[in-house]
This record gives sequence, structure tokens and C-alpha cells, in this order.
Amino acid sequence: MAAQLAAADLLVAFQDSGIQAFYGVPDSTLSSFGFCLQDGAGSDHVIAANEGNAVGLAIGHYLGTRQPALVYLQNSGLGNAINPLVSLADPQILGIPVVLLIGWRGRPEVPDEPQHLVQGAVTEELLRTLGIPFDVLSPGAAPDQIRQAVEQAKRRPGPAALLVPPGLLENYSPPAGPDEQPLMSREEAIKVIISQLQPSDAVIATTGKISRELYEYRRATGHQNIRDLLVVGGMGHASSIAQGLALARPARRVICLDGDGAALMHLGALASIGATGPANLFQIVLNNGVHESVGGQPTAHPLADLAAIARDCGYQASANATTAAAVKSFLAGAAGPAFLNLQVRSGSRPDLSRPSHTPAQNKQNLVEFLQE
Ligand SMILES: Cc1ncc(C[n+]2csc(CCOP(=O)(O)OP(=O)(O)O)c2C)c(N)n1
Repeated sequence: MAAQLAAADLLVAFQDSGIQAFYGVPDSTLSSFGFCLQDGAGSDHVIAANEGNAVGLAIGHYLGTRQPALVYLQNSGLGNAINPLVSLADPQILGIPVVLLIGWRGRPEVPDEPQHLVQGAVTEELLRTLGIPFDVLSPGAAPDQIRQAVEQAKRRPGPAALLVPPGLLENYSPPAGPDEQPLMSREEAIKVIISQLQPSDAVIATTGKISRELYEYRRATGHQNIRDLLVVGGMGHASSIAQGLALARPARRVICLDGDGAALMHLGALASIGATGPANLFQIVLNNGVHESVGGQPTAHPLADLAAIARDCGYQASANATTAAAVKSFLAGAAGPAFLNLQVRSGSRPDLSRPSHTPAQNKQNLVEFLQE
């Protein structure tokens, strides 16, 4: 892409248009904007647990200030946002001006991962169907487009959207943080977990680099037909998928490799797992405190005590851990549902590969494995 926009200029354009509150869920397309918000003083910025939460925050902000907020999200998060957008913020219901800044993964004609293709192709049509006016941001016209989107949201009053194609924003590296504690890396943790599995265990792995690291390790250790389910889309639903499988197949252990951002995104899943109590379900959150896969912005609440939440939701076993020994004793335990909040280092290899299996092949491999 020839011309690019600096995230700092984008932020200034929103502020000049009267937006002072920014709520959202991090996205790779918008990662420089997210870091800019974190560094920028003076604005109200909240990283929400999911995109619907961010819309709720924007609604509350408007009620309190009579000023629209910005909600930023990846287009895969539109599904989470649609309910409060259409059932509340719409001009026919509460009529709340809110500007959506949407990272447009899977834009037609731009190569992207399989999980982004359908969502990318329907994004414009979806916004049209929802009656949400939108524009595609372009570097030269961005300040005018932003002003118009804010005015349009106020005039309706209701949502108005701006789509951000991948590569539009310039890269931005946040200043290096303090050295982290000597924790295991996520890749080291995955190796320890895999070493403790029984051959009949089914593995469900969450969205993003956890799945990619697991896949790469399996391939490197001689597994050609990968049968771990890589939950490449539907962030936050890996534990529910694992729960459904565990309930359907009580004789087989199901191991869910989850992320902290993903677990927080749909935390209610823990309540359902606790209530239904599948004894064969073991959930391990690889907790690095950040959304590593889309740039490393913090999660909604890096200090939330997920193990305590799981315990209170009715898991049979729940613990915090930092060591390989703790992982081993967790996976040697008998009764689930069991929950391990495993602290790991943030960061990942820049040369981490992407799965070469299609999602359909991946599903087929798991289904065949479950028939054995
Ligand atoms: C509904 C939805 N919103 C946002 C995204 C973009 N996204 C993909 S992976 C990811 C971060 C996941 O964070 P976490 O679960 O903590 O795992 P980590 O990347 O740190 O390993 C995000 C935000 C998405 N795929 N789906």
C-alpha cells in the first residue's frame, strides 16, 4: 500500500471531531492505534472484554456526557457488537451516536487467513443490512471522513462506521516495558502440556498464536494429520466447544488450551462449565496478561483471578501455576472440570508459521480421531 496513516494523526482527528472516549478490543489491523491510545494522556480509554461490552460503554458514556464515543474492533467482533448496536443504539430504539472503527480483515482481493474470508466478504453488506452508514478510510481523506462519520452518528442519532483496510496504519512500536519475571514462554508451556497428554486426549485450542504454536510443534514432532481443533475464529468459544465435546463423549478426556483474553471475552462460559460439570474437561489458560496475537495490548483485566472465578463457578479443581511441575500434576489429576491458570511470558517468535491445513481438514481429522 503506497500511502499510510500515522495512528497518532488518526487519534488527533477523532479528538478534533469531539471524541474523547475510546473503547474497544484490540485488532492487528488497528494495533498501532491501540498502542497510541494506551500511551496518549487525557483520553478515556478502556480495553473491553468483548466488542459488545465496548458498545455498552459507549452507550453509557453518551448518556453521561451527551458526547459520542469511539468503539474500535476487528470485523470478526461485529457479531459480538451487533446485539447492543441494533437492539439499543439504533435510532429506532435509544438513538445513541457511536462511531465504529473496524479493522477490515479478509477484505475481498486481499489475501488473508481462512477464518477472515467470509466475514471480510460480508462486512459491507452486513453494515448495509444493519442500516449503519460506513466509509472506507483512505490516507488522504481521513480527517474529513472522520468528521463526517461523527456528524452522521450525531445526526441519526445512532452508529456510523469507518472501515480500516489492513496496512493502512503505519506501524508503531510501544516503548519496551520492564523485563518480565522468569516465566515459561507459551511455546515451552505448550510442549510441557503435550508431553503429559494421553494418546486418546482430544485438544481444543483457542484463537491466535496458541493454536499456531501448537500446530507448529505438532508438525515438528512428526504429526502430519493434525487432530487438535484449532479454533481459528469464534474467539472466546474454545472452552464451550470443549465443554460440548466433553459432555458428548464422557469417556474421553478433553483438554482446552485457552488464552486469557479469550477466557475474559466470554467469561460466562466458565459458569456453564461449572454448572454442567463435565468430569473429563481440563482447561488450561496460558495467561500472559495481553492479547499477544494481535500486537500485545493488555487484556480487559490482566490481574483478574481466573482460578478463583472458575472455583466459584463450580469447577472441581482450580489452581494458579507458573511451573512445568504444576502442569504435570494438574494433568495427572482425576476429576474435572479442572482449571489451570498458567502464567506465561508474553512474546512470540517473529517467524511463527501459519497452519497449512484448511479448517475443514482440521475438523475432519478430529472427527476421524474421535471415531477411533
Ligand atoms: C471476536 C473477536 N475479536 C477480536 C479478535 C482478534 N483477536 C484474535 S486473537 C486475539 C487475542 C487473543 O488473546 P489471548 O486469548 O489472550 O491469547 P494470546 O494472543 O495472548 O495468546 C484477538 C483480540 C477475534 N479474532 N475475534
